[in-house]
Amino acid sequence: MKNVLSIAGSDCSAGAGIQADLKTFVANGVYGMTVITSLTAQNPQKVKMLEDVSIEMLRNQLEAILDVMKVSAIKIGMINSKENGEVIYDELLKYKAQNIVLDPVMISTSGKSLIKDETKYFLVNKLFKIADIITPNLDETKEIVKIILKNENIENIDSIEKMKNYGKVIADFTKKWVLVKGGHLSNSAVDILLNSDETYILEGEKILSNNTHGTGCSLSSAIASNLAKGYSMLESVKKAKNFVLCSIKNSIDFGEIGGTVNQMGEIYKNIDIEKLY
Ligand code: PXL
Repeated sequence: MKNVLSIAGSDCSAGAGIQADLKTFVANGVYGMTVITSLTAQNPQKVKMLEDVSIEMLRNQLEAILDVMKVSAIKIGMINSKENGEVIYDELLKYKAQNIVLDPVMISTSGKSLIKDETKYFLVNKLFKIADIITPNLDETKEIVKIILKNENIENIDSIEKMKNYGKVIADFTKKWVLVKGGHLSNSAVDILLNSDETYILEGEKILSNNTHGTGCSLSSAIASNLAKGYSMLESVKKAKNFVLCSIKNSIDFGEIGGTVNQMGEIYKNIDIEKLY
């Protein structure tokens, strides 16, 4: 079994963040480990509080794992403070980490900022350079392009053409893979996977669901799991998209407050847990 690490924030209601990552690792048959960057006190409606772990704690978590474990892929999620971003950058360079999937998390599903402005610049100018793939949604793509082009007046992304153009700006700057996630485009669930030379338009089934909390975290963790197993980038992304689709189709509804994806849903359908143990 391959070892995969998530470096991300904790969502105590377990819909997103590191809890979603760990469930994704379990559902994809890899051994998952977790380094926590920040604690959030939240439920599907609201982030009540956010607290970053200290740089010492972050460094020690990373070294505890990377000193002794072989890690085949790493997913990076929420990083609020620039100082924590710097520790991650130093440590991943030091250990020559491979197969890095970076989800540039900026705003929680419920609308709270999960990243300081100065950290956005650090992500784009430093951390992106050590990642193999970056997976921004449409709003994050726009923010990143603003920083790269040093231009505040970037138009919203409202078409597949713009997704491609903005994605190309990021790919040309980072020289890495970029997956622009189109889930928030009104009438399609098309994602664009591209690097400086290749572009793939990945069509997706659009599911109308209120229970999509955790889709971004699950997608990036599933890509990391697939890279760890040796799939190519294109295969890793396609399989991860299919996994997220299954997780939305089997989602958990908490009623009025919305709901969350269920990473284990497809597995539960095929296995009778009661007969197992
Ligand atoms: O989905 C992005 C995300 C990542 N990490 C944490 C979150 C969220 C969204 O709410 O809470 C901790």
